[in-house]
Amino acid sequence: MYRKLIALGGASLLLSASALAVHAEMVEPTVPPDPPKFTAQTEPVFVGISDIMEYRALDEYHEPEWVTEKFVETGKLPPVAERLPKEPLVFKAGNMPDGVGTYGDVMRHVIGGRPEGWNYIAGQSQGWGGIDIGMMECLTRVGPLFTVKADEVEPMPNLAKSWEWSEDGHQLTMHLIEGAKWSDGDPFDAEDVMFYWEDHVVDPNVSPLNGATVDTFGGAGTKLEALDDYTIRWTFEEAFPEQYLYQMAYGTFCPGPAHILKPEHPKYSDNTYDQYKNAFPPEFMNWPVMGAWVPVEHRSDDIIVLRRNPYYWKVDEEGNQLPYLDEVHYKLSTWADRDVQAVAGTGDFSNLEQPENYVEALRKAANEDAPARLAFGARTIGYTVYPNLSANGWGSPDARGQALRELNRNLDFRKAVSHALDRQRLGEALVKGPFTAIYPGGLYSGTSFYDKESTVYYPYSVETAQALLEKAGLTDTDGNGIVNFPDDTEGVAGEDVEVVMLINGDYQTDRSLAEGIIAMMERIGLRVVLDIQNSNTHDQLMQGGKFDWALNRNSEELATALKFTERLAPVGPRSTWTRRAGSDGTLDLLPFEEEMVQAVNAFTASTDNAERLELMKQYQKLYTENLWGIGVTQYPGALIINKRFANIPAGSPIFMFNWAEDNIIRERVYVPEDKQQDYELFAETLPGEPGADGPVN
Ligand code: BQZ
Repeated sequence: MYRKLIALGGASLLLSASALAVHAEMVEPTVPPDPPKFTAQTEPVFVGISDIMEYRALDEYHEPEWVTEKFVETGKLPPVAERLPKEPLVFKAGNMPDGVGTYGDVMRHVIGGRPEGWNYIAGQSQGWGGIDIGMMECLTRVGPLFTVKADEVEPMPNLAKSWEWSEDGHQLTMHLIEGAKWSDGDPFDAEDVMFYWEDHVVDPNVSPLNGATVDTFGGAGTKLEALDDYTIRWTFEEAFPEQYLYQMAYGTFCPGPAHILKPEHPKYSDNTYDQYKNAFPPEFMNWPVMGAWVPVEHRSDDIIVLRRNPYYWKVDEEGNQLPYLDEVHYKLSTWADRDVQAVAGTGDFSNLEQPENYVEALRKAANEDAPARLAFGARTIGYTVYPNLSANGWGSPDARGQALRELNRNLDFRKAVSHALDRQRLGEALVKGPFTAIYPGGLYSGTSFYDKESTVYYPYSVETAQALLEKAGLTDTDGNGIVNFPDDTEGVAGEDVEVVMLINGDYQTDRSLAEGIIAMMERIGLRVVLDIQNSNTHDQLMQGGKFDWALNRNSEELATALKFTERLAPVGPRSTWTRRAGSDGTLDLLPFEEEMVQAVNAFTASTDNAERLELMKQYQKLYTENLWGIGVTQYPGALIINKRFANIPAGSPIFMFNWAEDNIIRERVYVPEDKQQDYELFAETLPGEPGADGPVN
């Protein structure tokens, strides 16, 4: 979907004013104003990781009765004990808000994305909204870390159940869970891990979904090898880079089923990389997973239905094989509809993340008999305008694009854009009240590594912005209200300065903010044109450098600094999504970017908390003073969950180390028997053979 929107108005009048601006009072940068007070509604219960889970063999194991009767006793399935690993992952009852659960019922998700196919590790999306999070399991896990005591925060074991560093800290040996199986019964082992690493992360022709590259794990110098079926060993250039354990969690180290994918990979077949990526379309049912649920039905533009994984390798302390929920639905709709259906009770879950829907959702949820409860978390949702700073060919820009990137590299130009943003008004245009906060960019206020004194904010001032545009050599030479490229600009001399801003059209919030930004930029004489794309195309264009500016809802690194740390600065040619190497494979970094890279690399290599705090102060100052990204707004989201669900952890943010679909540990969420509803579409069935139609009973 590609549409251009051009907004033109009375800027010409304003321009003569700009002549005056140079002489007007230039507004100086300050520290950001304190965000409006907004208390998260529920606080997490802080615990240690060992209070949440362990790996242990139990004396006995259980499963839903209908599985025993219809599948085990009929010989279609081996007994549960044989389907589980030697030492399953055991969730401790003490950490379950409502204790050991009961089997049955469905969680009905609504999502705005659409499945491209099942080949996640080759870059296909399943539609977001928790579908991939529920199907993919990764070496480590970080979503539930919001509930872990600050001094014990470190990635949780998952498919990698334990690890140890070599004396010099350059090698990390990890022990995979032994005897776990894919949902079709095929063994999970080091072959799956090495296939992901060698033929996806290291292979430059493949870009897994969520964009893992070797830069995610320290660059080309990082090595990974299998010592045996259940032992892998990393070798890093840095000593003790514990940071990378966070990148071994969701979305960047989640192996796919090698026994299904390898035969289709170009290295082992005649397929092209495109044929490999598209080898398993959404119609391919019973796709093998390590996650709790397996896709068994897909009705295009309607719904994806998943059934419990009979080989799932996690249990509760009484030996009940998880998950408790037998079925999960993903209705294919819009993100806005997800909120509507959750508060109405026709859907069961939503990350309320679009402020336009807050007032209505709050009003509905306030009713005594409202079907869902709604709880706000901390301000971890934020939007930033990323100017494309690459002038050496990334995204192969045309003459206008190249001229724009040269401008983007001019600090006065970036300052002008920042001063022209009335962030207060942009936030209030989304929702009135104490939700949105002025966000200059960089790490979010309210996060553990944030330091206000190290944060530089360029306050709203049209005059200052116009004066800075002039200082950057831009004036309106043809009097049409839009400034023009200087006469010596190759290919576009004298033309209006037109900026193409890439946005994700699947979210009303992105559109609303973009409209506001267009008007505010026009006010100072910049014409902004929107490139509106759906989620998947948006992400691909951004990672391909096909933008002048990208308005982006930020990912986890700015909320935690710990997750996706490599995205904080271009530490490698492909480590970030908004700043990648040019056509010659090099990064044409500006001096302040070099310093940002040094700060982030030192942060990754340091295990000293005081030193890491200091390094993030340096990072924040460099980022916000030089406007590596131009922050727009920051606000809290709210988790909406149907009241019939139990074991929902208190204080779960919709977004921090991961999205709530991971944070709440869905595999141990259950519905008490007396509250269970009859929403199952394929009751008492299990996934069939990979590629076969539908579930079996
Ligand atoms: C949450 C999330 C779970 C991706 C996606 C989507 C993609 C981005 C981002 C969010 C959706 C929901 O976000 O908005 O609430 O359910 O899926 O994965 O925006 O386009 O690429 O990073 O997570």
